[in-house]
Amino acid sequence: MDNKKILTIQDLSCVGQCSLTVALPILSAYGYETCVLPTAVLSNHTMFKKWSYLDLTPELDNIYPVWRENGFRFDAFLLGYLGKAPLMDAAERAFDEFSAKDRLIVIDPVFADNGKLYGGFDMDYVRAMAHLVRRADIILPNMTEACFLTGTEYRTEYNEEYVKGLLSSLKKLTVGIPVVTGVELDGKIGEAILKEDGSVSYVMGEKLPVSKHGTGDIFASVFTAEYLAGKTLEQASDSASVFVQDCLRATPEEHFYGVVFERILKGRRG
Ligand code: PXL
Repeated sequence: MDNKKILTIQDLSCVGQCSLTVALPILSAYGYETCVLPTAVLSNHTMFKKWSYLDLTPELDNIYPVWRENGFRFDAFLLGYLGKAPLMDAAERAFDEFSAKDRLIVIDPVFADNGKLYGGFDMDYVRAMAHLVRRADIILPNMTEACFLTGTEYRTEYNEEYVKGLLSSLKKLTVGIPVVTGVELDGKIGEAILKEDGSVSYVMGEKLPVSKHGTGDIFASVFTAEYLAGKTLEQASDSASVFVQDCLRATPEEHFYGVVFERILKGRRG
């Protein structure tokens, strides 16, 4: 395994199996040196009834100058839940100042699902994210986020033409490749990838009758790890989907706030 250094920028939810508590173990288990930039510290993720929130944006003014002096550079950036719109600028500053040569930028926009914004987000945040994604090499919105980012009407029933339209609209926002997750067609679920020639590549798998929190963050981490290891977009999507499915199958129904990804990661060691 090569010694690529990844910076993952997202919140630290102390409890809840999402964002940094997912990305750090997964990327590390793949053998990457994983550095973190916590955007906020939350008592737990926002799907619980209550949460506390400490915005760490001001702390970046202390961290960045020191990183600059220490000469840190990262081969890849994985962005997830940022939390506040000013963090978009901060993320861009990180790309500008701390990129190694040929670095990869993966942005999972993380602000909505099932047709609705997550608690604490508004359209200003969506607009700021729509601006930030222009810098990405790969963006990983789910269907809801893709609709919000592009101003497309959200539907629960749709066809391939609708998905292609969504991908083409996303492409107008970014120099990178749009990979939309959670696409449901013909009773299956998976990813739609916009190819350079304008065609759409689908990676579809079994739709399990459950959906749980944190699976998008797991998907993004496995996807990034696999892609950085040289896999194609399709292979990386497939591995990440299978990983998420395994997590869902292993998670007891009463474990409502996340998935037991640790057991799947452990099973894949060595
Ligand atoms: O899993 C996405 C996510 C990450 N971080 C926080 C969240 C959520 C989704 O709700 O609340 C704090």
